[in-house]
Amino acid sequence: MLQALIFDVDGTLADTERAHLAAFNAAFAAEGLDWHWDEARYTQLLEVSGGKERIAHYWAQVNASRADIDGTELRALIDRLHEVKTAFYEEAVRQGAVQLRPGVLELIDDARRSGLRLAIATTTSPVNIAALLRGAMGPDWQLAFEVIEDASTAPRKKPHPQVYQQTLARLQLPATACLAFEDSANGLQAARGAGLATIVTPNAFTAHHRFDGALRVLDSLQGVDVPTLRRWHGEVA
Ligand code: XBP
Ligand code: MG
Repeated sequence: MLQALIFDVDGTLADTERAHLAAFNAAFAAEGLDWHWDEARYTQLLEVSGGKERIAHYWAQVNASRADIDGTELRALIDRLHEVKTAFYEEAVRQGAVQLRPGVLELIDDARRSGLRLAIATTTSPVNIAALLRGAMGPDWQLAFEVIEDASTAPRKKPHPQVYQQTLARLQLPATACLAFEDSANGLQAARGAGLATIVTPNAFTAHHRFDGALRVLDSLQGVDVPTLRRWHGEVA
C-alpha cells in the first residue's frame, strides 16, 4: 500500500535552475573570476549533481593544467564560491524569483489530507530548501515533511542512491510503500537505485534526458491527485 511520497526539490517542486545559474554567475563575478555559464553550458553541467561538485567539474575542464593552486586551495576556493552562490540564490528566492511548479502545492495538500507521509530527498543545500518552501507554503512548511535529506546529510550526490536510501531508513518504510518524484536522469537513477517507483516531470533543462524505468513521465503534476497515484502505484506494488 502507498504510504509516502518523496520529492526531489530542484526542477521537481520548482523550476529553480535558472535562479541557480544566475547565482553561480553572480558569485563568479563577485569573486573576480571571468567565468560565465550560459544556459547551454549549464544544461551540460547539470549532469553533475551538487553545486560544489559542478564548480569542481568546471574547474577541471578549464584549469586542469594549472599547477599554481594545490588541492587545499582549490577546495577553499570552491567552498567560498559556493557559499557566495548560496547567498545570492537564497536572496533571489526570498525575493520571489522561483515559484512551485503547477500542481505541486495541490498534490502536497491532497497527500496530507489523505494521510500520506511526505519527505524530501535532494542534493541541494538546506537554506535553499527553506527559502523556497517558506515562501511557497509559509513559516510552518517543515510540518509537512516528516523527513528531509539534503546536501548536509547525504554527501554522495545523485545518481548515487544514498539520499533516497537514507530517506527510506528514516521513514522506516520499504521502497515498495513509496513513490519518488524527480525531474532528471540523475535523480531517476538515484531513486531507482534505492528501489523506488518514480514519477518524472522534466523541465527545460532536463527534457532531453532519458527516463527509462520511470513509472510515468508527465509535463507537470497538475491534476495528479492521491487516487491517481494509488492507481499508478498499484501497477508496480
Ligand atoms: C540539484 C542540484 C543542485 C542545484 C544547486 O539536483 O544538483 O546542485 O543545482 O544547488 P537534484 P547547490 O534536483 O537532483 O537534487 O548549489 O546547493 O548544490
Ligand atoms: Mg532535480
